[in-house]
Amino acid sequence: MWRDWVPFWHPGVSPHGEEVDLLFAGLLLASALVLGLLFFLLALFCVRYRASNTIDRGHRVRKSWHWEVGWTAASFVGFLGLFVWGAGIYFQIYQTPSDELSVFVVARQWMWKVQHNGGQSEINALHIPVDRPIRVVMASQDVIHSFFIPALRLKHDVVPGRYQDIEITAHVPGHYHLFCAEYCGTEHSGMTGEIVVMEAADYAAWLAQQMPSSPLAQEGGALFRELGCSGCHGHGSKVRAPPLEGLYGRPVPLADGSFVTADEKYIRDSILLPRSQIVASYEPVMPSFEGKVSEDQLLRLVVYIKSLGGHSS
Ligand code: HEC
Ligand SMILES: [Cu+2]
Repeated sequence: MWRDWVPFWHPGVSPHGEEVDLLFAGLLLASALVLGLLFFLLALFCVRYRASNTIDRGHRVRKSWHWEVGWTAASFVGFLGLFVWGAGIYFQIYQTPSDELSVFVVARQWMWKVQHNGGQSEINALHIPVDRPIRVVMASQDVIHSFFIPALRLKHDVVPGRYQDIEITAHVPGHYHLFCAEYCGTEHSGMTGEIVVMEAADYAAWLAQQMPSSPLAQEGGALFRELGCSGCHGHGSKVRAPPLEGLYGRPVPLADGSFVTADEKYIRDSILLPRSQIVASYEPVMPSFEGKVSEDQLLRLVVYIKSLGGHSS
Protein backbone atom coordinates (compact mmCIF):
# COMPACT_ATOMS: atom_id res chain seq x y z
CA MET A 1 0.00 0.00 0.00
CA TRP A 2 1.20 3.49 -0.83
CA ARG A 3 0.37 4.66 2.69
CA ASP A 4 2.90 2.30 4.26
CA TRP A 5 5.59 4.43 2.69
CA VAL A 6 4.50 7.65 4.32
CA PRO A 7 6.17 8.21 7.70
CA PHE A 8 4.01 9.12 10.74
CA TRP A 9 0.88 8.13 8.85
CA HIS A 10 -1.76 6.43 10.98
CA PRO A 11 -4.15 4.46 8.83
CA GLY A 12 -7.84 5.15 9.45
CA VAL A 13 -9.94 2.38 10.95
CA SER A 14 -13.34 3.33 9.53
CA PRO A 15 -15.00 2.03 6.34
CA HIS A 16 -14.28 5.29 4.48
CA GLY A 17 -10.85 5.91 6.02
CA GLU A 18 -8.99 4.75 2.95
CA GLU A 19 -10.98 6.93 0.58
CA VAL A 20 -10.54 10.02 2.75
CA ASP A 21 -6.79 9.40 2.78
CA LEU A 22 -6.74 9.01 -1.01
CA LEU A 23 -8.72 12.23 -1.44
CA PHE A 24 -6.28 14.00 0.85
CA ALA A 25 -3.35 12.69 -1.16
CA GLY A 26 -5.14 13.76 -4.37
CA LEU A 27 -5.67 17.29 -3.08
CA LEU A 28 -2.06 17.44 -1.95
CA LEU A 29 -0.89 16.30 -5.38
CA ALA A 30 -3.13 18.80 -7.21
CA SER A 31 -1.88 21.62 -4.98
CA ALA A 32 1.73 20.53 -5.49
CA LEU A 33 1.25 20.52 -9.28
CA VAL A 34 -0.22 24.03 -9.30
CA LEU A 35 2.51 25.26 -6.96
CA GLY A 36 5.18 23.58 -9.11
CA LEU A 37 3.84 25.19 -12.25
CA LEU A 38 3.80 28.63 -10.61
CA PHE A 39 7.38 28.36 -9.38
CA PHE A 40 8.51 27.01 -12.75
CA LEU A 41 6.98 29.99 -14.57
CA LEU A 42 8.37 32.37 -11.96
CA ALA A 43 11.88 31.03 -12.47
CA LEU A 44 11.45 30.94 -16.25
CA PHE A 45 10.35 34.56 -16.49
CA CYS A 46 13.06 35.68 -14.06
CA VAL A 47 15.70 34.29 -16.37
CA ARG A 48 14.07 35.13 -19.69
CA TYR A 49 13.23 38.74 -18.92
CA ARG A 50 16.31 39.62 -16.82
CA ALA A 51 17.69 43.12 -17.45
CA SER A 52 20.74 41.98 -19.41
CA ASN A 53 18.73 39.86 -21.84
CA THR A 54 17.93 41.66 -25.08
CA ILE A 55 14.64 39.94 -25.76
CA ASP A 56 11.72 41.63 -27.51
CA ARG A 57 9.61 43.37 -24.88
CA GLY A 58 7.25 45.11 -27.30
CA HIS A 59 3.72 44.99 -25.93
CA ARG A 60 1.64 42.79 -28.10
CA VAL A 61 -1.66 44.30 -29.13
CA ARG A 62 -3.49 41.06 -29.81
CA LYS A 63 -4.25 38.61 -27.04
CA SER A 64 -4.26 34.84 -27.38
CA TRP A 65 -7.71 33.59 -26.43
CA HIS A 66 -6.54 30.01 -26.80
CA TRP A 67 -4.35 30.23 -23.73
CA GLU A 68 -6.94 32.17 -21.76
CA VAL A 69 -9.80 29.79 -22.46
CA GLY A 70 -7.51 26.76 -22.25
CA TRP A 71 -6.22 27.25 -18.74
CA THR A 72 -9.55 28.49 -17.39
CA ALA A 73 -11.36 25.44 -18.74
CA ALA A 74 -8.64 23.05 -17.57
CA SER A 75 -8.62 24.35 -13.99
CA PHE A 76 -12.43 24.43 -13.95
CA VAL A 77 -12.68 20.79 -15.01
CA GLY A 78 -9.86 19.79 -12.67
CA PHE A 79 -11.38 21.40 -9.58
CA LEU A 80 -14.90 20.27 -10.46
CA GLY A 81 -13.49 16.74 -10.60
CA LEU A 82 -12.05 17.17 -7.10
CA PHE A 83 -15.40 18.49 -5.92
CA VAL A 84 -17.34 15.53 -7.33
CA TRP A 85 -14.82 13.14 -5.82
CA GLY A 86 -15.09 14.79 -2.39
CA ALA A 87 -18.87 15.08 -2.53
CA GLY A 88 -19.17 11.34 -3.25
CA ILE A 89 -17.19 10.52 -0.13
CA TYR A 90 -19.12 13.11 1.87
CA PHE A 91 -22.45 11.49 1.01
CA GLN A 92 -21.02 8.12 1.90
CA ILE A 93 -19.87 9.34 5.33
CA TYR A 94 -22.97 11.35 6.21
CA GLN A 95 -25.55 8.95 4.82
CA THR A 96 -28.66 8.53 6.96
CA PRO A 97 -27.51 6.42 9.88
CA SER A 98 -28.97 2.97 10.39
CA ASP A 99 -30.77 2.68 13.68
CA GLU A 100 -29.18 -0.47 14.95
CA LEU A 101 -27.44 0.75 18.07
CA SER A 102 -27.57 4.33 19.18
CA VAL A 103 -25.80 6.35 21.84
CA PHE A 104 -26.38 9.92 22.92
CA VAL A 105 -23.59 12.44 23.28
CA VAL A 106 -24.18 15.71 25.09
CA ALA A 107 -21.41 18.27 24.64
CA ARG A 108 -20.91 21.10 27.06
CA GLN A 109 -18.12 23.40 28.21
CA TRP A 110 -15.82 21.49 28.51
CA MET A 111 -16.67 17.85 28.38
CA TRP A 112 -18.38 15.09 26.45
CA LYS A 113 -21.10 13.19 28.26
CA VAL A 114 -22.11 9.88 26.73
CA GLN A 115 -25.37 8.09 27.54
CA HIS A 116 -25.99 4.51 26.56
CA ASN A 117 -29.53 3.22 26.19
CA GLY A 118 -29.14 0.87 29.14
CA GLY A 119 -28.51 3.85 31.43
CA GLN A 120 -24.70 3.60 31.47
CA SER A 121 -23.09 6.99 31.24
CA GLU A 122 -19.50 8.05 30.82
CA ILE A 123 -17.54 11.28 30.67
CA ASN A 124 -14.98 11.98 27.95
CA ALA A 125 -15.06 8.38 26.79
CA LEU A 126 -17.16 6.36 24.38
CA HIS A 127 -17.07 2.57 24.42
CA ILE A 128 -18.30 0.90 21.25
CA PRO A 129 -18.22 -2.64 19.84
CA VAL A 130 -15.97 -3.32 16.87
CA ASP A 131 -17.35 -3.63 13.31
CA ARG A 132 -20.86 -2.47 14.15
CA PRO A 133 -22.42 0.72 12.83
CA ILE A 134 -23.22 2.97 15.79
CA ARG A 135 -25.58 5.86 15.48
CA VAL A 136 -24.36 8.81 17.55
CA VAL A 137 -27.06 11.35 18.35
CA MET A 138 -25.42 14.56 19.52
CA ALA A 139 -26.62 17.69 21.26
CA SER A 140 -24.89 20.69 22.76
CA GLN A 141 -25.95 22.32 25.99
CA ASP A 142 -24.22 25.64 25.38
CA VAL A 143 -22.08 26.65 22.40
CA ILE A 144 -20.99 25.02 19.15
CA HIS A 145 -18.63 22.11 19.64
CA SER A 146 -17.29 19.70 17.08
CA PHE A 147 -17.03 15.94 17.51
CA PHE A 148 -13.75 14.90 15.92
CA ILE A 149 -12.24 11.41 15.80
CA PRO A 150 -9.15 11.58 13.57
CA ALA A 151 -8.68 7.80 13.46
CA LEU A 152 -12.16 7.40 11.98
CA ARG A 153 -11.61 10.35 9.60
CA LEU A 154 -14.78 11.84 10.95
CA LYS A 155 -15.80 15.26 12.21
CA HIS A 156 -19.20 16.77 12.84
CA ASP A 157 -20.31 20.02 14.45
CA VAL A 158 -22.55 19.84 17.50
CA VAL A 159 -24.82 22.86 17.36
CA PRO A 160 -27.03 23.89 20.31
CA GLY A 161 -30.78 23.68 19.80
CA ARG A 162 -30.97 20.58 17.63
CA TYR A 163 -29.93 16.97 17.35
CA GLN A 164 -27.26 15.88 14.91
CA ASP A 165 -26.74 12.26 14.10
CA ILE A 166 -23.88 10.47 12.43
CA GLU A 167 -22.91 6.87 11.96
CA ILE A 168 -19.56 5.60 13.14
CA THR A 169 -17.96 2.21 12.57
CA ALA A 170 -14.51 1.09 13.66
CA HIS A 171 -12.80 -1.98 12.24
CA VAL A 172 -9.93 -2.32 14.69
CA PRO A 173 -10.21 -2.59 18.49
CA GLY A 174 -8.17 -0.04 20.40
CA HIS A 175 -8.15 3.38 22.00
CA TYR A 176 -8.54 6.43 19.76
CA HIS A 177 -8.51 10.17 20.39
CA LEU A 178 -11.64 12.25 20.59
CA PHE A 179 -11.23 16.00 20.21
CA CYS A 180 -13.40 19.08 20.17
CA ALA A 181 -12.58 20.75 16.87
CA GLU A 182 -14.46 24.01 17.34
CA TYR A 183 -13.09 26.71 19.62
CA CYS A 184 -15.58 26.75 22.48
CA GLY A 185 -14.01 28.76 25.30
CA THR A 186 -10.96 28.91 27.57
CA GLU A 187 -10.67 25.20 28.19
CA HIS A 188 -11.47 24.12 24.67
CA SER A 189 -8.06 22.48 24.30
CA GLY A 190 -8.83 20.27 27.29
CA MET A 191 -12.09 19.02 25.82
CA THR A 192 -10.70 15.69 24.77
CA GLY A 193 -11.62 12.10 25.34
CA GLU A 194 -11.16 8.66 23.95
CA ILE A 195 -13.07 6.21 21.84
CA VAL A 196 -12.61 2.67 23.09
CA VAL A 197 -13.35 0.08 20.44
CA MET A 198 -13.91 -3.37 21.92
CA GLU A 199 -14.64 -6.91 20.80
CA ALA A 200 -18.37 -7.71 21.09
CA ALA A 201 -17.89 -9.94 24.16
CA ASP A 202 -15.72 -7.37 25.95
CA TYR A 203 -18.26 -4.70 25.14
CA ALA A 204 -21.11 -6.73 26.60
CA ALA A 205 -19.03 -7.37 29.72
CA TRP A 206 -18.19 -3.69 29.98
CA LEU A 207 -21.87 -2.68 29.72
CA ALA A 208 -22.83 -5.17 32.42
CA GLN A 209 -20.02 -4.06 34.69
CA GLN A 210 -21.02 -0.38 34.57
CA MET A 211 -23.94 -0.99 36.94
CA PRO A 212 -26.36 1.45 35.39
CA SER A 213 -28.85 3.17 37.67
CA SER A 214 -31.77 2.35 35.39
CA PRO A 215 -32.39 2.26 31.64
CA LEU A 216 -32.89 5.63 29.98
CA ALA A 217 -36.39 4.74 28.83
CA GLN A 218 -37.45 3.97 32.40
CA GLU A 219 -36.10 7.29 33.69
CA GLY A 220 -37.82 8.99 30.77
CA GLY A 221 -41.10 7.36 31.77
CA ALA A 222 -40.76 8.77 35.28
CA LEU A 223 -40.03 12.23 33.87
CA PHE A 224 -43.01 11.90 31.56
CA ARG A 225 -45.27 11.68 34.61
CA GLU A 226 -43.34 14.20 36.69
CA LEU A 227 -43.52 16.91 34.02
CA GLY A 228 -47.21 16.35 33.49
CA CYS A 229 -46.95 14.99 29.94
CA SER A 230 -49.05 12.00 30.92
CA GLY A 231 -51.80 14.38 32.08
CA CYS A 232 -52.50 15.13 28.40
CA HIS A 233 -50.98 12.22 26.51
CA GLY A 234 -52.00 9.50 28.96
CA HIS A 235 -55.13 7.41 28.56
CA GLY A 236 -58.34 8.89 29.84
CA SER A 237 -57.05 12.48 29.88
CA LYS A 238 -59.50 15.31 29.37
CA VAL A 239 -57.29 17.15 26.90
CA ARG A 240 -57.31 15.77 23.38
CA ALA A 241 -53.65 14.99 22.66
CA PRO A 242 -52.19 12.48 20.19
CA PRO A 243 -51.24 9.10 21.68
CA LEU A 244 -47.48 8.60 21.55
CA GLU A 245 -47.53 4.79 21.23
CA GLY A 246 -45.96 3.70 17.96
CA LEU A 247 -45.09 7.30 17.08
CA TYR A 248 -41.39 6.72 16.46
CA GLY A 249 -40.49 6.17 12.82
CA ARG A 250 -44.02 6.87 11.58
CA PRO A 251 -45.00 9.65 9.18
CA VAL A 252 -47.02 12.30 11.04
CA PRO A 253 -49.64 14.38 9.19
CA LEU A 254 -49.29 18.07 10.08
CA ALA A 255 -51.92 20.78 10.19
CA ASP A 256 -50.46 22.45 7.10
CA GLY A 257 -51.02 19.29 5.05
CA SER A 258 -47.41 18.10 4.96
CA PHE A 259 -45.92 14.99 6.54
CA VAL A 260 -42.83 14.55 8.71
CA THR A 261 -41.18 11.36 9.90
CA ALA A 262 -41.17 11.12 13.67
CA ASP A 263 -37.46 10.76 14.43
CA GLU A 264 -35.49 12.05 17.41
CA LYS A 265 -35.28 15.52 15.90
CA TYR A 266 -39.03 15.74 15.43
CA ILE A 267 -39.77 14.50 18.95
CA ARG A 268 -37.26 16.97 20.35
CA ASP A 269 -38.86 19.85 18.46
CA SER A 270 -42.35 18.70 19.51
CA ILE A 271 -41.31 19.08 23.15
CA LEU A 272 -39.34 22.33 22.90
CA LEU A 273 -41.20 24.10 20.08
CA PRO A 274 -44.67 22.53 19.98
CA ARG A 275 -46.00 25.43 17.92
CA SER A 276 -43.57 24.85 15.06
CA GLN A 277 -45.21 21.65 13.85
CA ILE A 278 -48.81 21.08 14.86
CA VAL A 279 -50.21 17.58 14.39
CA ALA A 280 -53.23 17.61 12.04
CA SER A 281 -56.65 17.81 13.74
CA TYR A 282 -55.24 18.72 17.18
CA GLU A 283 -55.40 22.06 18.96
CA PRO A 284 -52.02 23.73 19.60
CA VAL A 285 -52.44 23.58 23.37
CA MET A 286 -49.19 21.87 24.30
CA PRO A 287 -46.96 24.19 26.37
CA SER A 288 -43.33 24.61 25.36
CA PHE A 289 -40.80 22.90 27.61
CA GLU A 290 -37.95 25.04 26.37
CA GLY A 291 -35.72 26.00 29.31
CA LYS A 292 -37.69 23.67 31.61
CA VAL A 293 -35.89 20.46 30.68
CA SER A 294 -32.13 19.92 30.38
CA GLU A 295 -30.52 18.07 27.48
CA ASP A 296 -30.11 15.07 29.77
CA GLN A 297 -33.81 15.02 30.62
CA LEU A 298 -34.79 15.67 27.04
CA LEU A 299 -32.92 12.67 25.71
CA ARG A 300 -34.55 10.47 28.35
CA LEU A 301 -37.97 11.65 27.22
CA VAL A 302 -37.04 10.97 23.60
CA VAL A 303 -35.79 7.46 24.42
CA TYR A 304 -38.94 6.82 26.43
CA ILE A 305 -41.18 7.86 23.52
CA LYS A 306 -39.08 5.70 21.20
CA SER A 307 -39.56 2.77 23.55
CA LEU A 308 -43.34 3.08 23.27
CA GLY A 309 -43.12 1.05 20.11
CA GLY A 310 -42.39 2.12 16.60
CA HIS A 311 -41.04 0.97 13.30
CA SER A 312 -37.49 0.45 14.48
CA SER A 313 -35.87 -0.12 17.86
C1 HEC B 1 -51.60 20.62 27.82
C2 HEC B 1 -51.52 19.30 27.28
C3 HEC B 1 -50.17 18.74 26.88
C4 HEC B 1 -49.06 18.57 27.68
C5 HEC B 1 -48.87 18.91 29.15
C6 HEC B 1 -48.07 17.95 26.84
N1 HEC B 1 -48.54 17.78 25.57
FE1 HEC B 1 -47.54 16.96 24.00
N2 HEC B 1 -49.06 17.47 22.74
C7 HEC B 1 -50.28 18.00 23.14
C8 HEC B 1 -51.11 18.25 21.96
C9 HEC B 1 -52.52 18.83 21.97
C10 HEC B 1 -50.34 17.83 20.85
C11 HEC B 1 -50.76 17.89 19.37
C12 HEC B 1 -50.66 19.30 18.81
C13 HEC B 1 -49.23 19.71 18.56
O1 HEC B 1 -48.57 19.10 17.73
O2 HEC B 1 -48.77 20.65 19.25
C14 HEC B 1 -49.07 17.34 21.37
C15 HEC B 1 -48.05 16.81 20.61
C16 HEC B 1 -46.93 16.16 21.12
C17 HEC B 1 -45.99 15.40 20.33
C18 HEC B 1 -46.09 15.15 18.84
C19 HEC B 1 -47.02 13.96 18.69
C20 HEC B 1 -47.27 13.46 17.30
O3 HEC B 1 -48.18 12.61 17.14
O4 HEC B 1 -46.59 13.89 16.37
C21 HEC B 1 -45.06 14.91 21.20
C22 HEC B 1 -43.85 14.02 20.86
C23 HEC B 1 -45.41 15.37 22.52
N3 HEC B 1 -46.56 16.12 22.43
C24 HEC B 1 -44.69 15.08 23.67
C25 HEC B 1 -44.96 15.64 24.91
C26 HEC B 1 -44.09 15.53 26.07
C27 HEC B 1 -42.80 14.71 26.12
C28 HEC B 1 -44.66 16.25 27.06
C29 HEC B 1 -44.13 16.49 28.47
C30 HEC B 1 -42.78 17.04 28.56
C31 HEC B 1 -45.91 16.80 26.55
N4 HEC B 1 -46.06 16.42 25.24
C32 HEC B 1 -46.79 17.57 27.28
C33 HEC B 1 -50.66 18.29 24.45
C34 HEC B 1 -49.82 18.27 25.55
CU1 LIG C 1 -15.91 22.16 22.64
